[in-house]
Amino acid sequence: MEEQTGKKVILSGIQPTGTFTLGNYIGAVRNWDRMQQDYDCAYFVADLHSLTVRQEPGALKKNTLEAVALLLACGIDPEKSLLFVQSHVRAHAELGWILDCNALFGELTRMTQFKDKSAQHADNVNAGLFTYPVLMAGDILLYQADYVPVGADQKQHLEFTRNLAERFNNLYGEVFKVPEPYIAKNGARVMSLQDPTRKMSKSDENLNGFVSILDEPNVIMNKFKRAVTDSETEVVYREGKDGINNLMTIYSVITGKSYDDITAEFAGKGYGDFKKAVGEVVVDALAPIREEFGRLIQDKAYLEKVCKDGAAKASYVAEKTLTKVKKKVGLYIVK
Ligand code: AQP
Repeated sequence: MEEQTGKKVILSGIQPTGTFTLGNYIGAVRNWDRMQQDYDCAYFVADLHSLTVRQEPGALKKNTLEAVALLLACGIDPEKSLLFVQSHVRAHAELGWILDCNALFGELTRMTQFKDKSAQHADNVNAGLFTYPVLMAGDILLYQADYVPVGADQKQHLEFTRNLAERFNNLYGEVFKVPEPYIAKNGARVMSLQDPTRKMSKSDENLNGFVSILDEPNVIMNKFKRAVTDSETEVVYREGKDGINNLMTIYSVITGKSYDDITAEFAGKGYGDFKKAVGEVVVDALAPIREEFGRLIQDKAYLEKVCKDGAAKASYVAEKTLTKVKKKVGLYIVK
């Protein structure tokens, strides 16, 4: 990728585990659109990753095509960026296996996400959940990414990727670029509207906890109206005011206003007015996406073409790396 444009390569993925939330949008996809100007970007729908948690097959299939449509509706341009579904590029699974054989059991057992997720899904602690960071390392290394946008929850996995890439390069000779974390300027962590100590998640069972980017305006307004706050009245960003802090973060990211400006704007007004204002800016920000998604999802032929073209372009890049890897480890290649 970089070879053609000289730009640095950024890679990011999103799981098709449901409609994206306002958290996915503010914390990730909104920035992905902006990064297309300055970087060569590779964005993928991480369907193989989502299999680590039991999925209903029909829903997974539907969510995957919807995720492609959502990414397009959020401004990802398949002419500028690689946009593909992970399972359509076989190199991910293949490199995953080769890297599995170079990842250590001990280092994988230290991954906090594995510990958390295996506690959450105690009835299905599968091997994929354990080796998830290895598949993720392969996703990144296949495209020789310079940067990977990471939230706090993924820092440990990126560190693991860097270690694995260095170990592989030392053992077999330079193949992989060692990626750096990318901290987005406008990135923010959005918390659940019902429990602002937990992050907003698309698989939250409490539907009032998250705003889906396709929610109708009245649904969005109601969710903000019900958002958990505190017993005070002042709109101010302060420790201990998790609910208000979260609403201020959302309002600030969308409007570009500072926390001080927001406090001044709502001085003397109650939380009710503030929640209404947050709801309104969210409705306005999401309206064009919902409209564009509505149009795109009707056009299955176009979405399938985007997937096919994306898979072909991504496979071309990924296969180059995979072939080098295969040669390095001594797999016998016939042309
Ligand atoms: N609440 C959030 N605030 C900011 N960023 C967030 N992201 C997710 N939730 C928030 C970012 O979105 C990208 C894609 O995430 P993902 O779908 O691959 O997985 P996730 O982080 O596990 O997201 P969810 O919504 O919580 O999914 P489920 O419920 O399926 O586990 C990532 O860049 C992530 O940081």
